[in-house]
Amino acid sequence: MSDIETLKAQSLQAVKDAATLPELEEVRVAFLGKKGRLTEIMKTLGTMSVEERKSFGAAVNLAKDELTQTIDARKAELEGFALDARLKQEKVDVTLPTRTRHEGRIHPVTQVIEEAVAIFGEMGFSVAEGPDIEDDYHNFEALNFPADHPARAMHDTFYLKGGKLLRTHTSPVQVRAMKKQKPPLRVLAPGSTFRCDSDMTHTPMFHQIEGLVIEKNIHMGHLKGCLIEFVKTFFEIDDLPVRFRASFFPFTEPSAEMDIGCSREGGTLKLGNGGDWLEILGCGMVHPNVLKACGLDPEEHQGFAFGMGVERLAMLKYGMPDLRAFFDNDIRWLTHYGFGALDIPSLIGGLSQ
Ligand code: 2NM
Repeated sequence: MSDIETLKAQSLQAVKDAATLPELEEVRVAFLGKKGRLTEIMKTLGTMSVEERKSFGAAVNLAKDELTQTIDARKAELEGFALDARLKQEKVDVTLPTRTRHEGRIHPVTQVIEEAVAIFGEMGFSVAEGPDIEDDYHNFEALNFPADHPARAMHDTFYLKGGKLLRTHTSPVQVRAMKKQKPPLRVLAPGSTFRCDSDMTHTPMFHQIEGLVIEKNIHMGHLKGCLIEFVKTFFEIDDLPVRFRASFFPFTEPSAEMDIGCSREGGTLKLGNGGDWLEILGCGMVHPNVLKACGLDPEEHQGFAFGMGVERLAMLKYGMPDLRAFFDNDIRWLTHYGFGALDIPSLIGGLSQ
């Protein structure tokens, strides 16, 4: 009986003395393992009387339980010490300056989209997205493209097996927004678009930013105010001249194209008051057929919409001469024309302060 008390005292002292987790594990194995001292002592039961066996067995089990609990408590304590030590060693000095040398650059397409989001965001627009793979209904039908109208051919559509297609503009995003949300609506739809067209000035994948406003009593004056504000803020030219020319799109009536002022002296293009004009975007009042297709009553709600090419905006603002270079992934081009991770567009202090 006193054997077991001695053994228990020894085991508890060994746990106290264990200074690390591996040492503690050694103690556990030495006393409770298959060949541990408390396990072995059970094997002497056979030599005892029934009475002795009962009380001895109970005492050993009690000792085992107490030891197990003590080991668990010590383990938690040692784990706590280990974590404290690690945290002390791995501490970060948050007052150190950030690194200014970033290897990666933000692509001009991304930067221009973020700039437009900042400008239109300030005017109350929210960004919406949709699938690259669309169906005929959302890309054409709901947008008032008649079944075999040349406008469809004009879009140089990539058709997939099974009749689906790659969206030729981001207007299907607007169709989904009109169907899903209740007016008033201010939706900005930036994203990739696809047309089977490839030459000096066209890539088969390009990017568009479309805007849509649906409200009661919205008219062409709102459209003009909104877009004039956009181009002046985007190009950062306060006295940028603008003009609207009548045009045609199946999904708007009336439709217009917007030009901004520029000069082309000596073969170099310069934006601003230079007596010449440059086409910048298409726009118009949403066609009643489109409103109807999207579940809106044209007698109750009107809307304006616009669309522009992101690469074109980037080339004009940042002076890139060659569209094709946008998608070559040439590290020299990306380093030269790309933006830093911290050049986050915001209207606070000017767009590109
Ligand atoms: C443009 C020009 C004019 C346009 C129309 C719509 C919708 F879905 F509301 F009908 N979204 N975008 C639109 C209008 C796009 O791109 C040159």
